[in-house]
Amino acid sequence: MSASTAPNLIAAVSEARQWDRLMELAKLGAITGTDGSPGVNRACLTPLDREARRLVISWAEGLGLAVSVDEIGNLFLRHEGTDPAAAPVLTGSHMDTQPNGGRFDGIWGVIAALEAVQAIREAGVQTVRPIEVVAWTNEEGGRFAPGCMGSMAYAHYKPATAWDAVADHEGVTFRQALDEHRKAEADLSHRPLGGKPFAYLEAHIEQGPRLEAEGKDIGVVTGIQGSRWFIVEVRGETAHAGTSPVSTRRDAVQDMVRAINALNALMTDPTDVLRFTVGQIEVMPNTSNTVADVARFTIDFRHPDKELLIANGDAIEPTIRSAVKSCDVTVTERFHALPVEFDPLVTDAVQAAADAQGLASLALPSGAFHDAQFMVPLCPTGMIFVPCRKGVSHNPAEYSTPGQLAAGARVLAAALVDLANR
Ligand code: HGY
Ligand code: MN
Ligand code: MN
Repeated sequence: MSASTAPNLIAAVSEARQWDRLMELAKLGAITGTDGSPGVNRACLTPLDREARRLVISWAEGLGLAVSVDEIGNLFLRHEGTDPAAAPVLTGSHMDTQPNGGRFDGIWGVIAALEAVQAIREAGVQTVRPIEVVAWTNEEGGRFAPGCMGSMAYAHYKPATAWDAVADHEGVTFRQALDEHRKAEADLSHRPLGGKPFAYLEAHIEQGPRLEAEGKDIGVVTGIQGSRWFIVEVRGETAHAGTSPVSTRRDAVQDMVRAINALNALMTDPTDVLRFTVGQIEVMPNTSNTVADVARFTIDFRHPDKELLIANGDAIEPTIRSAVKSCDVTVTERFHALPVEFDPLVTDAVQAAADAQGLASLALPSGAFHDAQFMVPLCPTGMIFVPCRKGVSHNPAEYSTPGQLAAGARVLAAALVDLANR
């Protein structure tokens, strides 16, 4: 039986149950946006993160799913198949949010996966392969840069200890936060890092405007553009703002501005495909009447074309060095994710499920990076998008309707059963 034609499966996906769980989770780290929108600030490896995980674990245990965690804190909720030895189908996303985040980015993919598995069990639909719901550690990279640490470690793209020394704004290192987190979750069964899934399918809000603008219900995601993150430190010398001659200053802020202006020129793209963002700036000593001796800024550079991503990304450091006048500079790359294409085995399953349910779909690439990016070398991988209002995300105004999210969960359920019976 092709799952997409299993009406009882589709009917078993509950719009209300999924929405209620999302609203329950949105209370954990609730914030209010400047426009009054309800958002969420729930950083990874915090007590709030653990409270949200315990809530999801309670729902999963209520379903009879087996709960486990690995050494970097990735959380797995396993639905057994008729062949427990078969490679599982993995599905999920992340539970951490941006500091000024929304109620759906990441967390919907985890709750949609839980909803899909609950519908599969309630509809009595058999799957040969086990299905594992996963919540990846630190996808956002907001507290500890870069993002996707959990999926990178799972895929052995980087060792799980690669980011031990990375510190947050309070000076807490990733290793300290992870050790505290693992102690708090010591009651959960442990599993070795990594695995060999049969396929990986992630549901996520689009975080862009296309599905809404084109009146589509489902995005059949074709791939993810490349992303490169850098941290730049400009070091000069503090001086008195009233007495030190400008001609002899080693002003870190002025050199940072020169560097960013030169990078803007390098990254100019009249076709508006290239994405270049300086999102975080720190200045020391950060007083109005002292010339700054340290300026730190982040670079988030993205492009769908591998050659251009490499060429322009490699030009960042020389461009900065030729732009600064009197300060020393260090440029460190923190994240390097090449563009990926998703596998037709998964994208076709998503397309078939959307078609069978009479949903309007659109094939499109992802501008945002996702944990799926690091699963591509491991197994056939794909994603499902649902529309979000005006494409707004990383903002409390982020919104998808209960109906849009339920349609996504129904396509996910059907595609998961399709894949788990391959
Ligand atoms: O930054 C990103 O693309 C993702 O939303 N964390
Ligand atoms: Mn996300
Ligand atoms: Mn995000």
